[in-house]
Amino acid sequence: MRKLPQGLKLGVATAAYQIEGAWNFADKTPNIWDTLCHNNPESISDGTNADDACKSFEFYKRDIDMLKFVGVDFYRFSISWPRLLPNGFANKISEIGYEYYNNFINELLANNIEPVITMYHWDLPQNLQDLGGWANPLIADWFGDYARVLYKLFGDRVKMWVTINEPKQIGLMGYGMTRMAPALNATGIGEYLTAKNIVMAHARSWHIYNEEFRDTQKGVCGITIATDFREGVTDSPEDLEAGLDAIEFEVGLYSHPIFSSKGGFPERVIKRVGARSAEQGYPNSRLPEFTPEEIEYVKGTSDFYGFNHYSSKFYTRSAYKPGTYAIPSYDDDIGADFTYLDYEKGAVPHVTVIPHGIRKALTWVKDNCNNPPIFITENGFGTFGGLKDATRISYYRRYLDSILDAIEQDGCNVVSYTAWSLIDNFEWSSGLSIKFGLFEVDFDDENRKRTARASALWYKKLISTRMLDSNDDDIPELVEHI
Ligand code: GBH
Repeated sequence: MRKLPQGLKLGVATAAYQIEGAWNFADKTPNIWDTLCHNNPESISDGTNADDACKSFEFYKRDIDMLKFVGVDFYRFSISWPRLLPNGFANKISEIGYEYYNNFINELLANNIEPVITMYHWDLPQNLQDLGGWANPLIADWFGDYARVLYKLFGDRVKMWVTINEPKQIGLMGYGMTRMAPALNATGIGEYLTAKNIVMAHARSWHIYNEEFRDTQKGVCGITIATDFREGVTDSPEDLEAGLDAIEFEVGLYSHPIFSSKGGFPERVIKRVGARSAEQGYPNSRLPEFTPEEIEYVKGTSDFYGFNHYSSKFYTRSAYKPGTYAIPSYDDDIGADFTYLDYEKGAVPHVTVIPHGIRKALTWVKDNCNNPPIFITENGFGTFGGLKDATRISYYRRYLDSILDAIEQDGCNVVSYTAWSLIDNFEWSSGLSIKFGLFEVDFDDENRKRTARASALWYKKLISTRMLDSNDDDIPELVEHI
């Protein structure tokens, strides 16, 4: 048994598109995922979409019942940009969108659950995508205007703002590849253009909070970065280098401009992309530059480090053959191959169980990002279903154990922990096939029946006792009703 640090806040997370449904209710306009799922259903492994998802827009009070049952300190959820601003621009606020989120926030507070709002978790209004979306630098202004609306409408009650969730997934998967919306496949270009624009948009929204709202609203505002860990396969100098490069491409590309003392993109990424671009005959690096003014504008613009973590990968350069990946591309720019070594695979190939990786990732953030307060905004495990989810409980136990090592032995300043996810939901390009929920959702039932998994009961106990029990055989008995 290990005691959780006093004051460590525990919560769960979801995101609007993944749970709400009601994709075209009233004046809501399509986002980039509505478009991708409708026009290219073959992009989603089971051909599903999130038109209805968990129907949380309709059944949100039941989600609140589940949050109460588990006893969370906070709930991290996101706002659908086109539900609140149907034009994408801040000239028109949807009455229905406003009421939905307003009621939701009030209901959370009435039940003593702190709202933690993600402003952007992949709901880009399609009409802004038609203007280039995250590839258009003007998005910094559009996003800033949207953020200002949120602070104005809800900032009297919401004290924790996550601006943008996972820049890498937005930019690499969506613009540099076809894996995620908007599936542009501008490989070797789109991921870097968007990296800069996302960082600028984040900084803009932080400055607006800082200058116009902080004094009266007294909350915090920061970005969430996917911080899966990367290191060399072996201790050979070559592999070590490959690992150091890989973590800078994975995380530093987004964290360095915001959290480092120097600002701008990380040296290793500038060097590698610059050299590859020159070899490839580009007149300039495919990685855009920040001007000295932009570097100053962005530096220090996050009150905390929002940390999402699922797994780790191990890199090696010796076996890398150019041509393994598209040229140019992000992976080719890293110029190394990865393996998961012999760790236990989860149901979902991307969640290999490597508990000590989260400790290494936390200490990397401490050492490379000026020891910020760290809000763990996501951590979780996917399965193909089942209520007795012993593998998920084991994942949570072992990762939390490693987080406690990072806090107690490495001095990482971890403020909160968030389990992904409250309920099964639309898992992006995996559709409904992969389940991350503490609660099962029956997607064949028109009322979307929710049932507590063993992991929900386990997490409930963790929250009430604040003790981490390390016995993997101890699986809670299921209950019929919450
Ligand atoms: C998050 O993204 C999303 O924010 C959330 O919406 C989503 O539902 C949730 O995760 C579950 O997938 O082998 O080390 O490379 C996840 C982004 C990126 C996390 C790839 C796992 C692979 C781990 N994922 N990553 S690693």
